[in-house]
Amino acid sequence: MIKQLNALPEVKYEGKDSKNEFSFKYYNPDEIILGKPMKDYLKFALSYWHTLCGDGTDPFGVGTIDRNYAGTTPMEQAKAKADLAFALMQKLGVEYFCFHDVDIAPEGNNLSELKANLIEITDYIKTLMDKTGIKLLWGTANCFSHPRYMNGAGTASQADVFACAATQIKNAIDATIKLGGTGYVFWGGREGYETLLNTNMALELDNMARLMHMAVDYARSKGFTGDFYIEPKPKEPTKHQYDFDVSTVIGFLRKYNLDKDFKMNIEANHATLAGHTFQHELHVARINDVFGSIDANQGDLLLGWDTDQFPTNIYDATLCMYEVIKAGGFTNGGLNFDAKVRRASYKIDDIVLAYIAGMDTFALGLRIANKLLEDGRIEDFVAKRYDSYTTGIGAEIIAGKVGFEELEKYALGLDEIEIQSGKQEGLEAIFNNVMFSV
Ligand code: XUL
Ligand code: CO
Repeated sequence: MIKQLNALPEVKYEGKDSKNEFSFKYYNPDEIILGKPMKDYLKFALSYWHTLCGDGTDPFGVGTIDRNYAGTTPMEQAKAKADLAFALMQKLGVEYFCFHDVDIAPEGNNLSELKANLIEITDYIKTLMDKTGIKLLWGTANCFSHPRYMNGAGTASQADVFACAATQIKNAIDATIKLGGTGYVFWGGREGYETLLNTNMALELDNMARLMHMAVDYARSKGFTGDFYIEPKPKEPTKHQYDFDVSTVIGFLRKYNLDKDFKMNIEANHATLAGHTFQHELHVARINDVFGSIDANQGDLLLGWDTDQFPTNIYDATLCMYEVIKAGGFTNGGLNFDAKVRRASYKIDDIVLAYIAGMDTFALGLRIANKLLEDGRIEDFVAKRYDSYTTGIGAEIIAGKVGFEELEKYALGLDEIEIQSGKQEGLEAIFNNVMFSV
C-alpha cells in the first residue's frame, strides 16, 4: 500500500473550481477564519483503527482491503503500519491521530506481551512524530474486542476482568502521556447490558465510576494534564449502552463526582443512533461546559447501526461547526475521523479521497457557520425571542425576585397575550440563503 500511496500527489488547496480530485476545494489550512488558521479551528485527526486496521470484513464476506504490512513479525508489521499512517497524514496535512492500544501494538499472547509491545511501538511512533511534527490527539484502550470482555470491562460481572481492563487502561494512559496526547477517551465498548435478568446495574455503574476514578488518579499522578472524555453511544454492541447520550453521561459524571475531569467526545453517528441530531448532542455538551472533542462521521438515515461513514453532509457539518465556534473552538480536542471507507472502496486512493471529502466538508461547514454568525439574522432572532426575560416581570423571574404568589397576581392582571411566531421555515430559508451564498 505504501507504494501506491507514494505514487499519489500531495494534497493541496486548489479552490472550489479545481477538478483535481486529489486537492482540497474548501480546506485551506492557513487561511484565517475568525482570527485563527482553519487548521487550528478544525484540528483534524486520523483514526488509526479504521484507517490502518479495518479490512472491510462484514457478516457476509471477508476483507477486501489489503492489510498485509511488510515484515515477518507482528512488530515489524506494526512498524510498517505506523510508516503508512504517518505517510498518509503527511500527504493529507492531517496533524493529529488517535489510537486504541491494540491498533498500534501487536496484542501478543497476554497482557504482559501487550505491555512490552506498546512500549516498543510507542518508541517507534515517537520518532515518527518528532520527524513530522504530527501530534497525538487522544489515546484509548480497546477493552471490548478480546473475548475476556464479552460481559463488559469496567462493568464486567467478574473482578478479574475488571483488573484486566484496569491494566490495559493504565498502559494506554502511559502510552498517551509518552506521546504527548491531550486527551484520553472512554468509549464504553461493552459497558452496558443485554438483559436485566442477569444484570446488577447498580453495581456495574458504581464499578464503572470506580474504574474512571482510578484512571484519573493514576494519570494525574503521572503528570497528565489533558482531558478525559466519555464518548456516548446508546446501543451497539450491547442492546443498552450505559453511556446512552450526553445528558445521561452528564448525570453519571455528576453523581460520581467525575465532572471536573471528564468532558464529552461526541460522535455524529452515535448521536443519531440515540435519536438526536449531531447538533443537539454538541449543544447539550456546550451549555453544560462539557464540550470536548468530536468523532466526525455520519450514519445512514435508512440504517439503524453505526455505519461510521466519512462525513459529507454539509448541513450537519455546518451546524456542528456553528456549535464549535460558539463553544470557543477546541482546546484539547479536535475532529477525529472515526470513519471508514465502504467495503467496495478498497484502494488506498479511496482512503485518501475519503479524507479529502471529510476535511472539505468540515472546512465548508466552518466557512458557512462563520457566515451565519456574521450575517447575524438567526442569532438576532433567537436573542429577540427571549427578550421578555430582560425587563419587567421576566427580569424578575431570572433574578429570583418573584414566586408563585407574585406571578399569579401579575398573570391575573394581563390582557390577552399576543403569542410569538417560532418562524422555523423563515429561519431555515435564511440558513439556506447564507449557505448557498458562500
Ligand atoms: C465505536 C467508536 C469507537 C471509539 C473509540 O462506535 O466510536 O471507535 O471512538 O473507542
Ligand atoms: Co468514536
